[in-house]
Amino acid sequence: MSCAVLSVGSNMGDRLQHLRSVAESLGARVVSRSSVYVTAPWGDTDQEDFYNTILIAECPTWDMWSWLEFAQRCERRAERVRERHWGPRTLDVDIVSCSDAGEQLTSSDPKLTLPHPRAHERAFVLVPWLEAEPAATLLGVPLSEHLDALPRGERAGVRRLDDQAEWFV
Ligand code: PH2
Ligand code: MG
Ligand code: MG
Repeated sequence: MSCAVLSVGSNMGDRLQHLRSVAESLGARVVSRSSVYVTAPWGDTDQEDFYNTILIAECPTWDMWSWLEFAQRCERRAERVRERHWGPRTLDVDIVSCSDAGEQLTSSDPKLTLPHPRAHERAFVLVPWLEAEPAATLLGVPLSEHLDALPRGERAGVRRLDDQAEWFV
C-alpha cells in the first residue's frame, strides 16, 4: 500500500472546482483532507491568490510514478497551460511526500523529487498538511516546527476559506 500527500493549488478559473476535481478523481482513495485555504502567491507575487488544499490518499497498486501520472492527468484535464515558472495556473498537483508500506520514500530524480524539496518552506503546504495529518513529519521534523521556523509573514498569508460547504461534501 502506498500513501501520497498531494498539495493541490489553483489560481485561475473556478478555483474550488479545480480542487474538487482532484478529490473526485481520487474517490475512495482519499484517507484525509484539509480545509481549503486562500493563500497569497508565493514566488511570483504578481498574480491572483491561490486556493490550496492537501489531500492524503492511499492505493494498494500504485507506486510513486503512478501518483505522478495521476497528478499530471488531473492537470491536463484542467487544461493547464504553463506560461511562466511559478506563474498562474488552473491546477497544480504536487506530490509532497510518498510512503510505501509505511516507509517514507526518497527520490532525487529531477522528474519527481521526494520529499518535495521546497515543501518545508511553504506555509500553503504546511498549514493544510498539519490540519490533515497532525502527527506528520517532514525530513524527520514535525510540521509545526517547520512552521515555527518560517518568517512571520508567511503564515499570515494562509487563511482558511470562510465557506467550506462546497468542499466538505
Ligand atoms: N504554487 C506555485 C507558486 N506559488 N503560491 C501559492 N500561494 N500557492 C501555490 O500553490 C503556489 C504558489 C507553483 O506551483
Ligand atoms: Mg507547485
Ligand atoms: Mg507542480
